[in-house]
Amino acid sequence: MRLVKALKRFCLITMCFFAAITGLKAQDFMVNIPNRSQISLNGKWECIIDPVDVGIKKWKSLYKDVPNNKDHRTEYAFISSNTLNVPGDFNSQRPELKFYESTVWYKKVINVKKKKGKRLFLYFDAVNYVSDVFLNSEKLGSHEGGFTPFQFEITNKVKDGENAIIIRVNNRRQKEGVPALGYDWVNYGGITRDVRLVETNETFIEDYFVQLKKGSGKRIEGYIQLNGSKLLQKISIKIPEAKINHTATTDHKGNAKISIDKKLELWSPSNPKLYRVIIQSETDSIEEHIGFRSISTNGTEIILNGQPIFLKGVNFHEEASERASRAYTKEDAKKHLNMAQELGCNFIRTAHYPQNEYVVRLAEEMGFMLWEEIPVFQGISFGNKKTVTLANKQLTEMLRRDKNRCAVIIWSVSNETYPNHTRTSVLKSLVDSCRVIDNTRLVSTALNKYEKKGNVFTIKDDLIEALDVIGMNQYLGWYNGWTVSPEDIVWKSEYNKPLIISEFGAEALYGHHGSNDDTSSWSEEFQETFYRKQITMQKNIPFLSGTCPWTLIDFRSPLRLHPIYQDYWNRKGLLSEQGYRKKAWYVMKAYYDTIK
Ligand code: GCB
Repeated sequence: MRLVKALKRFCLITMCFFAAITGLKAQDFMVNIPNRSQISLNGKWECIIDPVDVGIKKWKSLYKDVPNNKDHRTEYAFISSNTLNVPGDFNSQRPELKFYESTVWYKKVINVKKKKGKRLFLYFDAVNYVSDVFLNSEKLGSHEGGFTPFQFEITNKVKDGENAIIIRVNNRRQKEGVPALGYDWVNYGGITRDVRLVETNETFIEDYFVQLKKGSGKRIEGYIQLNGSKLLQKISIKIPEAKINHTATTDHKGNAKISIDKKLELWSPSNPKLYRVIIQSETDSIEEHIGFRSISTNGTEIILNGQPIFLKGVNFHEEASERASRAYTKEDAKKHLNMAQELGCNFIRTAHYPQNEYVVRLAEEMGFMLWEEIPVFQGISFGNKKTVTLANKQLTEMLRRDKNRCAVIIWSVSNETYPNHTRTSVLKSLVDSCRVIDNTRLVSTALNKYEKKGNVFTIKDDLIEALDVIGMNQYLGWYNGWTVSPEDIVWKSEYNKPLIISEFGAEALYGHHGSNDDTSSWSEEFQETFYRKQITMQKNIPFLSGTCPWTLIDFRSPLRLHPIYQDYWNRKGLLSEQGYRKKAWYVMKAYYDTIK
């Protein structure tokens, strides 16, 4: 008995220590979603639009229903006729909220029947940007960051019968936030992804990592982590199709390392093979589809399963452009991915933040390799401790969610940051954190600075030493025109590493036509010519291993104010917001078709 108590204390101390060093609260440990018993909390939520945060002082009474008398004098209350859809950004649901960046309160009443020996978690796939979560009159906690999941355990807080879940969501930009103040997309606020109530047994499988060891085509390495009071258990990993039935025992921290040697059919864009994997402990069981592949570099080449591969990429935002809102359904994901497939892509950069799990899982099934990035975007306060902790936290949350997705081949720690000592040391520390959690993938970042001398453009940045792959955004031919003819440009790199052009693009309004020369900007012909010139230039880069047009489809942005051609749309899409192909689409498609 004393031993059990001592063990429990030890575990608690270890958990607190872990929490202290990573900046995560204990409740941030995640229940893995696949095949868990869960109730969707999607649907209509009552709401209060609160531009000046009156509710901050009132939340303690918010869970109560207002008197059933329309003459009551409670000014601040939820009423059932005022609702917003969840998931969904609030900006696109009401015209008056189009560019709203402040607070909205949400409420949903759930009916709970408590079960002995079961634990309950309130799980949010993402809420943008800060959320304060309450259960009845109690605050459960807060979360900052708009694109990663978080949860609260409510096992001992929930009561039998009706319970009110209340959330204050605020999407105001913050100088010390991640992202910070300025970015070229709509700051869609609200409960933007699915919400669920997840049930687990008292001790459950909290985490697992089941991927091929770095550099190996046949050794699975990883771990299984339990959470609860029965941490010493027998566990197993079964992959029936590959005749794997591996058993192990967890240690007193609930952790079991795994190592399995087996020749497997490898995942690749041309054969996106996924295996049914069953992870079992004495008290829990999880089923997943997992793929196995190896990814590495050799000099300036990217190597997938032992063979060099060129990344035929494209960028897109998590936006359903045709209805001008955040994208959040499986159908939305399918739409984007079908478009990318039609373009001939095998690679997607999910700009500029982790997109919803539908995108990632479907991309994996369809055979796309992925670059996933945290929103460390221009203008980040690298000198600020809170910002750095937040960036680290978002990175941890992204890796925790997607580290078993073999489609993800590159983690990116930032986009277009200005090189200086503080920035470089912070980004290097993010790269290190990445490798500690997952050393099987490549790490990159999207840079946008290079040295120009005449026609020679040299890539040079102290950060690159720490990276596996160089990402370079360049807008030659658009923002400052072609200062040197594309065919004369010589790109040089001081590093023997692969380069991906992570962004390039020019704007065109679908249906607007002009001549083929550079004076008729905004026309489809201008963009078409621009793409031809970019491809000519890119073909001359001997260390180029991939490219990613910016972007697949026009997207909304409050920064894009050209009254005729933009009207709050970034028009660099190869497709219009309704999905119509611009002329440049065919140029890119033809180029990709030539690369086998
Ligand atoms: C960039 C940014 C991207 C913008 C794009 C543009 O470099 O990374 O977020 O949307 O340029 O259109 O200028």
